Amino acid sequence: MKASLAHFLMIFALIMTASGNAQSQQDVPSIIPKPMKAEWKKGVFRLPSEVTVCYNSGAAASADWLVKLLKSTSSEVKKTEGQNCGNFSMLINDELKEQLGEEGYKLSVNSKGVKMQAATNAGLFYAVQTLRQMFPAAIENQKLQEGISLKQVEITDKPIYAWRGSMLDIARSFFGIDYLKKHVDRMALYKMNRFHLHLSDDQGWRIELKNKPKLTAIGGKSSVKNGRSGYLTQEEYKELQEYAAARNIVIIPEIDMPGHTYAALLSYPELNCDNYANLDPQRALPPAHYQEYRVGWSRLCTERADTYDFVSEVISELAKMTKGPWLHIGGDEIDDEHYKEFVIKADSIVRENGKTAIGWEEVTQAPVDSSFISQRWNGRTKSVVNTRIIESICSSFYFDHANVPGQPHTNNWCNKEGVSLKDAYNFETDDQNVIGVESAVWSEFVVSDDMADNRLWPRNIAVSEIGWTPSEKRDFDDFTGRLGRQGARLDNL
Ligand code: TNX
Repeated sequence: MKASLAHFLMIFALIMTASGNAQSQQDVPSIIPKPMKAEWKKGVFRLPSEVTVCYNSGAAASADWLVKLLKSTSSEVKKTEGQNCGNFSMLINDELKEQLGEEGYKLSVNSKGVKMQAATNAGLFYAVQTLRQMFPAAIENQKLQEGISLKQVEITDKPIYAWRGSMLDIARSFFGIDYLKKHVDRMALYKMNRFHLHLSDDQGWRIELKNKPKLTAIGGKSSVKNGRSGYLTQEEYKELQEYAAARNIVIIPEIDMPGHTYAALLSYPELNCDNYANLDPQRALPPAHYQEYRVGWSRLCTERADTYDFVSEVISELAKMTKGPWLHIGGDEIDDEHYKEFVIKADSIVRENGKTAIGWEEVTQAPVDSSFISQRWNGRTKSVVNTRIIESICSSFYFDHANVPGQPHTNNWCNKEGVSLKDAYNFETDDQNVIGVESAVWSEFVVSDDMADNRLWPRNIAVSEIGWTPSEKRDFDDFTGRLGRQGARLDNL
């Protein structure tokens, strides 16, 4: 008798735990990246037919985002400046800086309404993104029916890393402003905040510079085989930056130097060394475009002083049109006896123009300034300096590699099986120099918007969670459960 009671209790406990787990997965909204702390409650907040967004001074921009979201519900939406003036309140509070940092927020839903607090508008913007994921997926592309309830919750959330990036190569094959804006929208939903544009390479030059018009007139007309040519005008670049900034995303422009420079050398042939000694092997010669895939054969004529005039003019115009504090100077995959000297000079030109330089990891062979940020991609560089690091190690973050083994039109030099969602998600580091993570999509084979969507999503969502959620809170099975439930949202987008 006793034994069977114990047996019964044990089975009961097992059932309870199993259903408890099932509840934690199914009955609470799927939020990605996973918040630092979320306490879900039993009750709900039923959305009334009229809602008021009540915000304090300083939170006006964030209030507009909330109004925009709520306008996709059937409720009538009003907006009032003040404290305690409505059922959706948004407060900027400087005193929360210590607890929540630059990007953290508190979101609380109880039976009376929703309250969002942060020290910054970035934090409030992220509170809105979390709230957005608590609404049915239909909110992404249609007006919701009435009868919506939000689950009650207390969330306190902030990211572990300040750098949660996505790099897109628009040089090998071009992506225009419409796609880039769409990409910004998707990044914002998942709280990513750095958009790195690889703007120049052997196959094309993609940014208009008024003091160097041939870069786009000539270099903008070529692309990789089967790829798209084109370039961003300065107006488009500025428009993209504004669009991104409103969503807490900084654009980082990259001009890759001194290697990967054939499109520039084609546009201004006088930049080449005598007899094109800087092209080795000579895979192309002006006026021919280069449309192939090989790297490491072109370089600026680093032995000539006027090369640095060109570098200065390019950097100075780019710095003037760039809102963010960073300029990426490339620096990858080139063998050049003047390489270190070039990197040091380019770094100081960037700093003279009021920006901080970023470069691919090879730059750390040179004794760069302590402000320099290096971007790790293969981890093989023998560094002479300790810099801050953006982690883009190819085995986890190179999304030009296959999602699944054998996927066509993918690179495979880093891992011949590709880079799976799990390879991305399971990345961990305890390197104290790492300031964040960034995925990279190179476009030798990514020649359409659909292909870019396929390479970026959903793997970039794994990057978003690695950049935001502490590793002890991450679990691949839990992540894929939440990710599956984002499917309808992504489809609607
Ligand atoms: C390496 S990693 C490159 C790119 C290529 C990519 C292809 C790095 C800094 N440079 O030039 O597009 O491999 O996977």
